[in-house]
Amino acid sequence: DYQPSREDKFSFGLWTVGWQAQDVFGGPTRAPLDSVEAVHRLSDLGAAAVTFHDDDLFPFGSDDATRDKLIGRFKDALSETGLRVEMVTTNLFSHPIFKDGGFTSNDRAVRRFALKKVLRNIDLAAELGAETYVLWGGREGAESGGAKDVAAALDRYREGLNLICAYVRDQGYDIRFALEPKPNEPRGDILLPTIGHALALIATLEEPDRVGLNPEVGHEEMAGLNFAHGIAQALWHGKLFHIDLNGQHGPRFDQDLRFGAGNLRGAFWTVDVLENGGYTGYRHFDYKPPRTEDYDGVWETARACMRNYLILRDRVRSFRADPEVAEALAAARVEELYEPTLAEGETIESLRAEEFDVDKLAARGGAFEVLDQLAMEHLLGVR
Ligand code: GLT
Ligand code: MN
Ligand code: MN
Repeated sequence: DYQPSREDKFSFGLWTVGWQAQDVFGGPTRAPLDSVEAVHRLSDLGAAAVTFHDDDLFPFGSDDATRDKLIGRFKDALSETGLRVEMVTTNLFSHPIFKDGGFTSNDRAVRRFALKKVLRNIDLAAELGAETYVLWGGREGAESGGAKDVAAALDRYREGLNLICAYVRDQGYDIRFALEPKPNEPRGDILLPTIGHALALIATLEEPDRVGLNPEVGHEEMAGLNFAHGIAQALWHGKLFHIDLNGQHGPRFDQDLRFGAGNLRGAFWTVDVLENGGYTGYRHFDYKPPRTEDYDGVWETARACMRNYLILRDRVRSFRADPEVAEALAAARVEELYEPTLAEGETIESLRAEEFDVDKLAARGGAFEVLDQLAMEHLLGVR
């Protein structure tokens, strides 16, 4: 019946259901949502956790008393419902001060302010028991070639990451960082545009083990990339610390549709990788309920994100359990890829001495289409 439970580890950003649906062409279509109501509603729907930016919980520039009061009632809602905070992040993109970025703004004073904002919110994340701290650098980038020295910007990005890693270590916090790639929007070109770019930066950090990724379905698909392949590689590197699940129709503006909308076949393989590739983290939704919806529609989209995940999980399980699929996998030699190309004891010399029937190997079919059709039929629910 696809009813979510806490064990499913579903999680939502407060900014998702709370999005007031302002866009580039028009103002908000929905009233603000109280974080306390969001926590109660998401709990009733079966979610296990929530996530937030500092500015989602208390307005930018709040005085200490206001901040404490708003955090206090949020904490009360958490203890009333049993929901937890698994991830926290910083808003380094809404306020005009961040128009040229946070960690990589050309303006040194802005970079220092950004760091201070992140450090303060890391303390709150630790206090609330979050294990992951996300960094989405939506404003880290440029619209024009000459305005940003990319190498210098990467130096500053790395410097900022090294500083917050050292801070977390010194404080003894049990927190890992997760970088979220995106190719463009709001900046014309964003730094760390894809999973691959972010992985390459992480390898250059002082404490690379403390930093991984928070890939988002739509962001990789905006770049025309295969999300399931992207997260499979992130897992292979031990770097899939967190995930942003949503839906996207190919390369266009960031749609942030509910999970399962948009590229449905991509969503099937995404769930297959998450369920069978060793990911144990939260199934976190980062989407925007469309501007057309009132709050009834918003709660339907939240319900649908979880329901679609559970439906797809069921379809993936039926695919993986099907004996015909097992035969098709064998016919497609999928398991043969687990064997090293040069086995133990074999040498370059023995390889050189081997005779290959090139014509026969070239003529042999892959038998991949039978397998893919089976996947399609499981997804469509006819098997
Ligand atoms: C913003 C963005 C998301 C990021 C969030 C984390 S904020 O809504 O569109 O993709 O994950 O900063
Ligand atoms: Mn996201
Ligand atoms: Mn997005």
